[in-house]
Amino acid sequence: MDFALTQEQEAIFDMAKAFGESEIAPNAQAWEKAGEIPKDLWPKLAELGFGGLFVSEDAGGAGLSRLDGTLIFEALSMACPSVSALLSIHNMCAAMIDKFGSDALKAQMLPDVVTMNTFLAYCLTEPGSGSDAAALKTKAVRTDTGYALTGTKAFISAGGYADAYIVMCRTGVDGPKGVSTVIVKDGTDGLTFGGLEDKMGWRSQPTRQVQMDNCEIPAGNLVGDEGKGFSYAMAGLDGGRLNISACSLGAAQAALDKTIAYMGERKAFGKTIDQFQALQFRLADMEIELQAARVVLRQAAWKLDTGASDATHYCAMAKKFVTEAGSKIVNDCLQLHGGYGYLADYGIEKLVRDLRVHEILEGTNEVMRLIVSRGLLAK
Ligand code: FAD
Ligand code: 2MC
Repeated sequence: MDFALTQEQEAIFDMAKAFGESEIAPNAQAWEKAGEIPKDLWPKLAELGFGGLFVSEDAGGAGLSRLDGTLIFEALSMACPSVSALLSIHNMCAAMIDKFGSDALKAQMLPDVVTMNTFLAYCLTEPGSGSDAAALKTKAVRTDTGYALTGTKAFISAGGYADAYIVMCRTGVDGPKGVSTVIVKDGTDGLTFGGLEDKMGWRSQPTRQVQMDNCEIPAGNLVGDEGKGFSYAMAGLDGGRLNISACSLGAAQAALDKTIAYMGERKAFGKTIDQFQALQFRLADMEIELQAARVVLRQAAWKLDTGASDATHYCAMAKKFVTEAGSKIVNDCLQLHGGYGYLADYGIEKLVRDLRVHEILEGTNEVMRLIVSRGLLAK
């Protein structure tokens, strides 16, 4: 057993961190105010191979492992978790096309996906079904040339911003076995979007409803086989949950680094506040929790990379543990900054707001417990 990163993995982390420091961190607050990430950021990330991290090299992707991916999202989140998380959703979708799509669909979609000329969004949730995802109602009816989709997807990250939408829809019976996965391109007749959701965090990226009214798509836009879409969606989320966890981890590390520096400068009662043992112990607690979270995350990534039969169970454990640790750490960092932590200029309050939703999306942390407990009880 080897816990060390390889030299190549360290180089990947450093490259992502350097990109985040120069291209993302200086703009993160402005993008949050504007409510949008400029689209010209994505081709720059794609030049580093980050547009198709898990897409096979044959298809023009980087062909990286899940563990490598966690390093990249951790590093980018040190600059801004909202930007990093949106990139992670694009990569979750790209990996699904690469893994489950037909050769023709891959040839059609992936060249522009890996260069990020095509930005992808993931549409599972509906107004009436979130955690109970298999209850989705968006209907895809067979036509002579493909399918006609009608239904509404809720809370879609990059809704109205993406170039193509991976949509889980019903082509058959109720429940998971009647679900298929299809691609709906922006500009398709009948595709419209709801208003911008006014959110607590992740404010630099747009979240909207995606509405389909008899939206016709060609048969070739079906991903994989009819009726297997729910499994594809869940498999996508196994990796997605690792990436979201990595986003919490990187932001928490950045907050801790900033807090240690701040405590060495800020004085109270005649000494810098890092001299108070009560606060030193809080730093120690944060460091212990952060390092434990990192190990849990990397082990889960390794399970997915090696195709372990309990990989889903480990991805769910990691998502619950790491996102909760991340939220707690950034909140404690805010506290250690005193009143200044509450001010936007210090960059900590944004992290508290951004990380909160990681406990909700890509499966709530209650759903993560459901997956873990089901696994235990099935033994
Ligand atoms: P519900 O399912 O209604 O849950 C309400 C509460 O009940 C929660 O606390 C939940 O944990 C709990 N609960 C439900 N069932 C159980 C159970 N069996 N046992 C115990 N507790 C339970 N979705 C997408 O498809 N694509 C996206 O890009 C996307 N982006 C998002 C971005 C943001 C900012 C947000 C907030 C959400 C996004 N989502 C997206 C949706 C997200 O995945 C859902 O909000 C989430 O899965 C929960 O669904 P829900 O909101 O309907 O809550
Ligand atoms: N990989 C592959 N297949 C899987 C799987 C996985 N990880 N998990 C389940 N499946 C299969 C499973 O094997 C079964 O197929 P079969 O009957 O052929 O064996 C089928 O899927 C149904 O599985 P379940 O019986 O477990 O389905 P259930 O309806 O009980 O739901 C649950 C399971 C609650 C885990 C799932 O609905 C879930 O994950 N809910 C949360 C939804 C969610 O995460 N939404 C996130 C939206 S995206 C987002 O938020 C973003 C920000 C992008």
